[in-house]
Amino acid sequence: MVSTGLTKESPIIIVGAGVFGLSSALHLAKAGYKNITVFDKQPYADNAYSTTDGADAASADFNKVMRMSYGEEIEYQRLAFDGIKTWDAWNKEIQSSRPEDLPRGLKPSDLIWNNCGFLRMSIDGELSPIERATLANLTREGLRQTQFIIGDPEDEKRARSHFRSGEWEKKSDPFGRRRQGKKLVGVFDSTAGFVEASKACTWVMHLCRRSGVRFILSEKEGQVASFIKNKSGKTTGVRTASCTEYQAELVVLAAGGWTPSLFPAVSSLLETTAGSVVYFQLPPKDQAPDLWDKFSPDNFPVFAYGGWSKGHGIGGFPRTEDGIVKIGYRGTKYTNYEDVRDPTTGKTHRISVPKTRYWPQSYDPAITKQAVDAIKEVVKEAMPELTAIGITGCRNCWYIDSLDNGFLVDRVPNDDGMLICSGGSGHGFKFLPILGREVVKIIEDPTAKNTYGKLWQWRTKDASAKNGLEQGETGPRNWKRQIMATKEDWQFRESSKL
Ligand SMILES: Cc1cc2nc3c(=O)[nH]c(=O)nc-3n(C[C@H](O)[C@H](O)[C@H](O)COP(=O)(O)OP(=O)(O)OC[C@H]3O[C@@H](n4cnc5c(N)ncnc54)[C@H](O)[C@@H]3O)c2cc1C
Ligand SMILES: *[C@@H]1O[C@H](CO)[C@@H](O)[C@H](O)[C@H]1NC(C)=O
Ligand SMILES: *[C@@H]1O[C@H](CO)[C@@H](O)[C@H](O)[C@H]1NC(C)=O
Ligand SMILES: CC(=O)N[C@H]1CO[C@H](CO)[C@@H](O)[C@@H]1O
Repeated sequence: MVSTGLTKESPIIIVGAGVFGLSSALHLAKAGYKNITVFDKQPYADNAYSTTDGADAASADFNKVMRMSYGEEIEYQRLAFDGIKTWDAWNKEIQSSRPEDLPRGLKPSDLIWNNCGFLRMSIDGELSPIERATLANLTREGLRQTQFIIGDPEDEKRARSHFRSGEWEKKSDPFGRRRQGKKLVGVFDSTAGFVEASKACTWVMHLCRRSGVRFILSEKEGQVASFIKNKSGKTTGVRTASCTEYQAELVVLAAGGWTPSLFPAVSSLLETTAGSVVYFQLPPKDQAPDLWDKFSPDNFPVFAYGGWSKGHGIGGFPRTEDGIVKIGYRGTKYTNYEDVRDPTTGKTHRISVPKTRYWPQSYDPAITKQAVDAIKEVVKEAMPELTAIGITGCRNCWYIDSLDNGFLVDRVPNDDGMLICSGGSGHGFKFLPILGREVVKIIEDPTAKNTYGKLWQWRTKDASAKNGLEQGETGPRNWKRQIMATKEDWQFRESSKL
């Protein structure tokens, strides 16, 4: 094993208290590291990661998809299966806690991981190659029985004995396609469901604190403005927005969509892009009991309409406990180019950066007309009961995508004082309990690349994997060239004219 010079007493700074920072902090503390400080510009101790109260990180959200199926990417499949044991244990621990022992924002009845199932529908009438690869690799691991191909006589038979009475009919066909004589093709994944994102982050911050991790959370003292380097170019600490300096033997940069703004050198590997999300607020429960019942996670699955990447790239969730149905569009992820001054070198770079409802200034968010139109088309066809409500809110949720959609967890070349821990690429949340386990291994043994160390190592653009990062500002995904949807576009004309 190569010496990293780190001891369990070494001061370690983590920038960012989203999934990547929290999971790293939790596992470093578990591994015995005693001097860990997490910085975030968000006052999460006060707002409990609430998106209606200032939180705008990708990790702050009502819900995220939890799935173990991963096409040919068996490494992620295995990691997700390892993580699920901890999600189950966390649910139990929260449920057996006394309310006063839980952090603000959590109560014993909260189920942060909900195994409601995931319906992946194909709209072109055939199972996609990714779906087939998923089934093959799950079969290889002895897990085929967790998947149910809709319409397959054997699987349908198995489903009827696996699910509660009536549940299979509702969950496998939530849009009533069979009743309407429409074709229904897809796979129901019984291992999957959703996690309650903001609540899960709140819980893990609580676990971190219990293990001795220190948090500095505020716009001034918690916001890292630049990095301190020694003459050999090694990162030796951070400087905050209030100009305080903190020394560290290792700085872990886990700033999600803000990672390239803080460290522009990474922008050849990572790009910040916007995903589009809309909300439908159901009327109060006593006025619309049928809708609350229909969209309840007991009766309604997480769904991908036409798969996540094909077709419309539209997916949605059962309602939240407050009656919000969230639907997302990832057919196109948008870039937002700005001049960014590297806070450490002073050089200016043209890179894509987040623009949220709260950042850099607060504004009334708008998403593209392309996204709204695609979502409305699916809602009209599949969930007409929502058309009378209309879209009630929207959000741009900022991804940080890598060249190949894999994560990036590695030391910066020629600077072993800085480790980048980012590149969630739209699928990192589910690994909250387990990601840090691998981060610790990568930190402790930087050269002996194990499975995940190799998968997530610093990489360069080559001819194959580019993931749209080569398009740059002149590309078709540039946000500034899109038509933005107005609040009028949020309505469904047909129904409002009734
Ligand atoms: C629309 C959308 C849908 C997604 N859906 C899913 C899904 O269904 N399933 C799934 O598993 N994953 C999903 N993901 C991916 C998942 O949300 C991310 O992989 C994960 O949340 C990223 O965590 P992070 O810690 O890297 O970044 P973030 O959550 O963005 O956290 C970064 C943190 O850094 C802080 N920060 C930024 N700048 C500074 C600074 N200068 N100083 C201090 N702190 C700073 C921010 O305040 C923030 O708290 C989705 C992502 C998006 C955008
Ligand atoms: C952690 O490290 C910092 C920076 O070296 C140091 O000032 C502080 O005293 C250390 N804290 C503990 C508890 O060891
Ligand atoms: C910078 O820090 C590294 C590691 O602590 C050390 O090896 C190197 O000598 C330092 N360089 C200078 C110029 O202080
Ligand atoms: C059928 C099968 O084995 N599919 C894939 C499983 O995952 C590996 C990667 O680890 C692929 O190479 C296989 O093609």
